[in-house]
Amino acid sequence: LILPSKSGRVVTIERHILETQKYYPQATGVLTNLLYDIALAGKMIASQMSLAGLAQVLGKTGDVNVQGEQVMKLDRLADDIIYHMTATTGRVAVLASEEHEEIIPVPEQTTPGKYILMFDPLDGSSNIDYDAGVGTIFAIYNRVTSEGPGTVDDCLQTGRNLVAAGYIVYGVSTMFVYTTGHGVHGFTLDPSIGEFLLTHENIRIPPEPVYYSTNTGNQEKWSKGVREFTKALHGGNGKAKPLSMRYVGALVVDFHRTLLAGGIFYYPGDKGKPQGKLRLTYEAIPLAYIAEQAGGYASDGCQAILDIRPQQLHQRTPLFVGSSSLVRAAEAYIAKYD
Ligand code: AHM
Ligand code: MG
Repeated sequence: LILPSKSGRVVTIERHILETQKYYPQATGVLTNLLYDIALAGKMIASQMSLAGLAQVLGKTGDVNVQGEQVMKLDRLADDIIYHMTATTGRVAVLASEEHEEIIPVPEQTTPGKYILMFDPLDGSSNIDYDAGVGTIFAIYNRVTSEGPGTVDDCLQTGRNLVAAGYIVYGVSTMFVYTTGHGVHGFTLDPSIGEFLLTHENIRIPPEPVYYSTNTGNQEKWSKGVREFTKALHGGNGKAKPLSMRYVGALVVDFHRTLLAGGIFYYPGDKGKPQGKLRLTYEAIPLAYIAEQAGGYASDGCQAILDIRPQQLHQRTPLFVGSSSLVRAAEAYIAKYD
């Protein structure tokens, strides 16, 4: 018998989300259901993913997405699954996905709900064909408009307004990690019973950093501040023990490791791409919220990611996220040299 949670109690994600409602006396259950819809979508994506090599869903669709990248077949599938699991429920007013240039309205026959759902359906998709880690990232806000279909303004909120955020990693096992502002909790999918079970209660980023995670192939293009910071992580200033480097190339997986082990992930801007590569709304903001909820911090190098008000749906941002001490150190190097 597996008793996954520390308390020895078997807690399914459904029960956990329901129990979290106690923090919201005015709760109507709509958020609970929306989170559960996303968890169910995650199970469907995980199941498709496990058959990917057999079902011939590996590879590219031949289309290029709004970011100018090749759309992989599984990206499309994950995007469709999340849409179909959430858009017609009456719980969301509008959706926005990293794979779509514009916001995604709910179908005409569906009454718009009170939440805004933004997601990256399959982050790290260049890993798909190599059976390396990928994941889904999501962010949920209250709508700011009062009626009718949700608008782009509903989607351009600062991370301080988040109601919930989370991700699903499809790795050695499938994990669902989420926060509604009362700590970060992680669940592992038990495929034999088809349930996400609580395995990581109240995750806190360990204070002692272990890994740093960045694409060092770009370092020639980095600013002096970022290069000096990296040198310090290598122990180059002679003061600190060097950290080990790990880089999967899927933000959500690199973030998951950073959250559990302690350390820093960064994708800075560079000479060719001053805003870096990652998207503020679909990637940086939800992960920043999770990091802060776990006692960590996220910055664009100068300010907290959660304080940035997005101007555009697909806006990019430099990102430094993980243990607070390291992210603050990155900010200090950037302030000193850049
Ligand atoms: P994606 O959302 O299209 O998969 O792209 C974003 C990914 C991140 O997951 C990852 O951190 C980054 O791109 C890796 O970029 P690079 O290959 O330049 O290191
Ligand atoms: Mg992504």
